[in-house]
Amino acid sequence: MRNRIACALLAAALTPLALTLSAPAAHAAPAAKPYDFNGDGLADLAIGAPGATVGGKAKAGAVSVVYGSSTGLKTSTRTLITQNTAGVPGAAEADDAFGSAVASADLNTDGYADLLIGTPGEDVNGDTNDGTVVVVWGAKSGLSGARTVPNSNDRDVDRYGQTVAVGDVDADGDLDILVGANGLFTLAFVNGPFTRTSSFQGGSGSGFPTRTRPRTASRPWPSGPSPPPGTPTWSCTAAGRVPTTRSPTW
Ligand SMILES: [Ca+2]
Ligand SMILES: [Ca+2]
Ligand SMILES: [Ca+2]
Ligand SMILES: [Ca+2]
Repeated sequence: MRNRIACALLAAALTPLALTLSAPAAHAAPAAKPYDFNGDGLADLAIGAPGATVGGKAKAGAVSVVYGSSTGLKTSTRTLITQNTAGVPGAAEADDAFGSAVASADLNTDGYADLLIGTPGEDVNGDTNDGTVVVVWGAKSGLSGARTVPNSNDRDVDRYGQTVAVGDVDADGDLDILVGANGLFTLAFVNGPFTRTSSFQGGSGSGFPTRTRPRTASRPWPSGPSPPPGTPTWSCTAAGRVPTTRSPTW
C-alpha cells in the first residue's frame, strides 16, 4: 500500500495537469471547465515561460495567455502575466522562474476557470528559492487579481511551486491544490474550498494552515487478522492539514 500511496502522490507532483478534475456541482454558478478563464465555454491557453526576461530581470518569468474563439485561439487577445502585473503579489526579480508550472480549475466555482502559477525561484523572507504559488482569478473580462497560496513548509530552497496540480484528492466534494517542492517535503496539500478572500481552510472547516510544521498521517492495518510481524503499514506525509473527517480514497 505504501507504494500505491507514493505513486499517487508522485503522479500528482510530476504530472500537474493529470489531476485537474471536475468541480463539485452544488454551487450557484456552474463551474467552468479548466482553462476557460473568461467563462465563454471556449478553452483558453496559458503558456509558462519561466526563462523570460521581465523589466530587465533575467529569468524572472512570465505566463502568456491567449483566449479562445469560435475559430480557434485569438492571438490578438494575448496578454502577459508577470509578477509586475497589477494585482499579482510580488515583483519580477532575476531567477524567480514565474510560470515554471501552471494548472487550472474553477477553484471558487464562480463560472470562470482560475490559473495557478508556480514561482519556485522566489525568495521569501530572506529564504533563497523558497518559492511561491499564486492563483489568478478568472472573470468575464479575463484573468485579473490574484492571491498567494500558503506554504506551511517555509524553509530555505524549498522551490515551492515547481509543480502544481488541482483535484479533489480527499474526495470531500471540493477542489484541493497540490504543490510540488524540493525541500523537506516534496508535496504540499492545500485543502479546499477556496474563495477570493476567505481564509484557506480544510473540508472540516478548521483553518489552514493551522500549524507551522508539517504533520504526518498514518493509517493502521485494517481490522481483522493481525499482519505478520514486520509487515509495514503505509504512511503519508503532507505539508499542511491532512484529511481527518473521512478516510481518503487514494
Ligand atoms: Ca474562454
Ligand atoms: Ca519575485
Ligand atoms: Ca473561478
Ligand atoms: Ca477536497
